[in-house]
Amino acid sequence: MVVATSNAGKVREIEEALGGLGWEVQGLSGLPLPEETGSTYAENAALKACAAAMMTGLPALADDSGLEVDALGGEPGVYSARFGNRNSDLERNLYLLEKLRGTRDRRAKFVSVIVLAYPDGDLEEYRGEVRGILLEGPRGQGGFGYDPLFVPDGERRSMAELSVPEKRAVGHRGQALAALLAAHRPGA
Ligand code: ITT
Repeated sequence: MVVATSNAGKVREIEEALGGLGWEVQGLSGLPLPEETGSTYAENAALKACAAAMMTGLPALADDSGLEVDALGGEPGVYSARFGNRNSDLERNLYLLEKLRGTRDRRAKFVSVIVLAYPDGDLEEYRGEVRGILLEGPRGQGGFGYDPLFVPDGERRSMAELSVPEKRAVGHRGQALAALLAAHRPGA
């Protein structure tokens, strides 16, 4: 199976979840991904997965995900990777902190939609989400994206302070991948 992402953090998490189960997971290694022109996570995940399945002739998995902040009416959502037109995770985190300065409502959620596309055109879709609270400054070195600012409900550590298996157990992508695995369990 090909993983259609240019995000090394996602590759790490997807390999960790699927690698031990007899699935051979490969990155896209340089093949171009289409522009994300959809207005939903599902549309963008399908665009990426279908393009990769067509280019490689292999089943292809893509994740489209984002952070939805209550006090910002759900922004940045589908546009999380381009928030404020900032070009790095660090700059986007600083931009988010600036937008939330003085805001007492720190609630937010992460959403992940995973699409598995087959070369014959078949599509499967899985979704996961996790609610939590945004910190006033970054904490932790792990994960990627907005992880240093996000503490999942029921946890005291930020998502960047969790190991990859711990993040999978509580996180949005882990839940979408668990649904995919459940659907592919022998006898399912
Ligand atoms: P690909 O499209 O190549 O997969 P991307 O990083 O552009 O990589 P998205 O378009 O799905 O991925 O953008 C999602 C953005 O949302 C991502 O860049 C992060 O900023 C944020 N995000 C998604 N999942 C996250 C996670 O698990 N932890 C922290 N931030 C996350």
